[in-house]
Amino acid sequence: LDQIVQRKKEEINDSKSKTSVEVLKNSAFFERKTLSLKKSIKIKSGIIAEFKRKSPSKGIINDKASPLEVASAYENFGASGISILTDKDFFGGSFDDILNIRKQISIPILRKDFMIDEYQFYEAKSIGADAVLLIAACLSPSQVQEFTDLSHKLGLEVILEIHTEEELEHYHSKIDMVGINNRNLKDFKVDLQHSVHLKNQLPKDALSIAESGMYSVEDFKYMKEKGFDGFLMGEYFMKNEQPAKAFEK
Ligand code: IGP
Repeated sequence: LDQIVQRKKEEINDSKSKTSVEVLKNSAFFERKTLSLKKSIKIKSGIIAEFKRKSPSKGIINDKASPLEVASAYENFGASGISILTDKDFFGGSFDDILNIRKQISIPILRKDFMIDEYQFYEAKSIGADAVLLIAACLSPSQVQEFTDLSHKLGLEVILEIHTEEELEHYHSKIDMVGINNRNLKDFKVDLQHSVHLKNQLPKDALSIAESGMYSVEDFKYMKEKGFDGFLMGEYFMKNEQPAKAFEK
């Protein structure tokens, strides 16, 4: 994780030197009215289906699927939202993946990246995202507050991602959704029980999303039974040659 954040800082400095916030503000999607992921989770399946080519823990997952085909299929099968990784070096993602689907898709898009700088929130808005992920493991509680306020100013919703008991301290009442990562980002171990335990310590009215490592319909049902409102799943879909096929089950 430290390595990813280090690389991310360089990447952001590079982007800033090429494109100013003022330029981002003039982009086509900047004035767009965003969609509410929170609402969509409540009224649809709750599943946020992810488009992911590769990851540090799994290597290549699927490098053939087209973002547009996969995203339309996810939408048709009743996904509440689509998560698109925009990190290039570690996850093989890009801004184009979001830009290419935005006009064709009418469910909310989560820009999934390591958000550590204000600049990235303007970027997210300019490419047509509706929500962003704030990973507690790479932010201080005050940064979480500051970035939540900025996101809301831009019309973006936030998911706060936590994995440990200490990270519960990053929670505050303006957070839209809390994602509990079943996978430890430091050693990649998956533990659904651990997430259920953490969820029970959240305020009752917090909208909770179980994230990662759900590899079967049983895993999904189990987390639903335990009271999670949303389910962020990537590999389960992406490792299928036709990712949306996994929805049929
Ligand atoms: C999806 P999976 O195990 O279903 O492919 O996981 C998603 O939860 C995972 O990609 C993820 C992630 C993250 C990736 C969750 N939080 C933070 C990068 C950074």
